[in-house]
Amino acid sequence: MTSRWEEFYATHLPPSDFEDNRSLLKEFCDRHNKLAKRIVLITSGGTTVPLEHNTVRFVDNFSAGNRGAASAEYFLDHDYCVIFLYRQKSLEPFTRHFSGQRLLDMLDIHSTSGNTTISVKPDSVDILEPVLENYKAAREGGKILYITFTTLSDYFWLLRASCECLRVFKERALLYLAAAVSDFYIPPSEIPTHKIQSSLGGPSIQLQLVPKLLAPLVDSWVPHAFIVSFKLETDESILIQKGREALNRYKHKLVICNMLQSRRQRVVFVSLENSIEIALTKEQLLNGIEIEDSIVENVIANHDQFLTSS
Ligand code: 9Z3
Repeated sequence: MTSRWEEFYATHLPPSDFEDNRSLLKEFCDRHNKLAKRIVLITSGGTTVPLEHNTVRFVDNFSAGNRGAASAEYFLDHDYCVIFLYRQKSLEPFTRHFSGQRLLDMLDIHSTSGNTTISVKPDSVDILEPVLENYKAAREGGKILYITFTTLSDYFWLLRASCECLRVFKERALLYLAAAVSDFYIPPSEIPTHKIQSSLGGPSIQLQLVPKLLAPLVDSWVPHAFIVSFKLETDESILIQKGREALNRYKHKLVICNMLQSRRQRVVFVSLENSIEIALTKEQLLNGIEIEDSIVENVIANHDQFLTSS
């Protein structure tokens, strides 16, 4: 009998640039595996579920992509190489520090006798310089690979392809699943080809449950890897219980639970052994300390232990 996740792949085509991405993933993984490096796959941003094949409208999952993008920078600091699988146009490592008008506000333009030069304003150099240095080291050293998805189906295809390439790393691979993945979708056979016409009245839309990929991921795609998932809730009273349920069901290593409202200052690590809270004080937040710094440090400590014990 085919499982629900197999049926999902059988009824959804891969994204058009799938083979190119698969080659990039394979080259990246083989190169770093030869160097005996540790690797992290970070998923980041929300998936979309189209309501029309020629998509004008879609259902989206909330995620700005800051958790994934910030974490990527901290993993690079700890000498992991990084596959950054993220929602197109969500926040990216390094450039996230200069979103909106921020970068342009840091620049000056000078024109003298027909020559135009652009420079960084003196008081912005200290802000730009460390980020630029880290960015260049990561890019020029080939330590980060950026792969984008938009729809839930793109995400499914690219996550499985990433896992297939990560397999060679065995226990040295870490999966950090921070993307906000839709729990609901519409089967392709029930999606209209063209834009839904309002003249026909309000449409009634029947969503179905998305198969959970954690099951095949843990059991067969990367059974040796250290797998960390995130659990997002808005009701504090069920947060830890939901995290523990996920851990018991999928038997991976760690669930990091967070509330939508307080995700920047508090998370709870739920493992088989215990639950440990990580929280920032108001003062730390005001001083620009990011919780991802501590999250990544603690995840790596868990990965260290796992590597030692296996
Ligand atoms: C998270 O819980 C992430 O921490 C956030 C990060 C999406 C809250 P931002 O991108 O926020 O920095 O704005 N991600 C996982 C969300 C999710 O869909 N989890 C599934 C669930 O809760 C399980 S895989 O059921």
